[in-house]
Amino acid sequence: MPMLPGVIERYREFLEVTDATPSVSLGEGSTPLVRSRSIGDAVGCKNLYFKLEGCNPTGSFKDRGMVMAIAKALEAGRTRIICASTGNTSASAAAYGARYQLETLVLVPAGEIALGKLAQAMAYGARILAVNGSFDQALSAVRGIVELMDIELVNSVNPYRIQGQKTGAFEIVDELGEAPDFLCIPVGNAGNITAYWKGFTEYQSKGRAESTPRMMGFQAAGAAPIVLGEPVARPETIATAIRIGNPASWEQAEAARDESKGMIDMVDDNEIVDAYLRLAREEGIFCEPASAASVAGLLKLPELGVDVSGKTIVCILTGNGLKDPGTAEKRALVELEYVEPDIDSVMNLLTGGK
Ligand code: AN7
Repeated sequence: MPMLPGVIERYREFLEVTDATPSVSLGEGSTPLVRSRSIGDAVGCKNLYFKLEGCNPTGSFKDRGMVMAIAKALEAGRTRIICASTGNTSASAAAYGARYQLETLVLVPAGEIALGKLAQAMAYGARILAVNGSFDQALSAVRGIVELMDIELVNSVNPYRIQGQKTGAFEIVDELGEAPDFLCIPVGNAGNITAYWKGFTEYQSKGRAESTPRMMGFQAAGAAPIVLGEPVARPETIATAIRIGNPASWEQAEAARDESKGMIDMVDDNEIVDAYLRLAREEGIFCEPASAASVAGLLKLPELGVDVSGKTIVCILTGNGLKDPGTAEKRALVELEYVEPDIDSVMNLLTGGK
């Protein structure tokens, strides 16, 4: 076992685990909550923190939920798992599948998942079906397949995924000593916003927090079914993780929004890339584009008429920037400067030949 407890051990009393549930962990959870250096001041809130979910074992928040789904699958005697994914769920399933020797089958939209995520699924040895279609179509196929085969579905429609992911909310309250005023979070299939809301409300009802945050969810403008109020047949955004047109937890996300007096809005690709580069260059935090949607949304709150002054805000940075090296390479607009490997040449370059 890792030195720090994983989320099941850390939050056992809040999860549906029994003595019959196998002990499962890759050291997920307990991720850093890092105070903002500059973006918080720029938006004018009191405190801004980033929760670095990219520090999880496979580089995204999915591990919090996957560990629970896997523990319960093992408890039920399953030997196979399956998911559809825009990339991170497949990487996480493949890792836990490898560790616990479950046959792992992942369906991904062909050509539309970030390189790092595909590399992970390959390295962990999952069987990868690249479907000629969207994530939504892949998920719908998977939901049909689990009716026909003895195989565990580990997408977030599996309630144990949501249970595991709610531990992110517990960690925030445990670390801040109270709930933040706002939680900004990207929304794709809408499992995570559902899970965080569940975590905050459970902590409040158990007396661990006095209040709950307003849930501020952000979709990508080209993939914003909840904002538009109807499914998007051909979702399009640079943030491939949230290129989802018909979220499985749509209603739960709306409930989280309404019960918390929050909002679900959208940010376009330029706003996402701006936030992505500001996080890297002003905060030293490299997250993936989908994660930056939370910060792009935060930056937009004043223009959406939300007063952030005096507020404590947490942005969930759901995945690691290394997942998607292609976007950094294309959008950071840094030219390599080629040079001969000697002092004179390097000095010449640095001093402009003077
Ligand atoms: C980095 O991996 O749906 O709203 O199949 O990878 O809970 O779906 C990923 C989603 C945000 C959206 N940030 O979370 C998948 C998948 C990152 C993500 C989301 C995803 P949900």
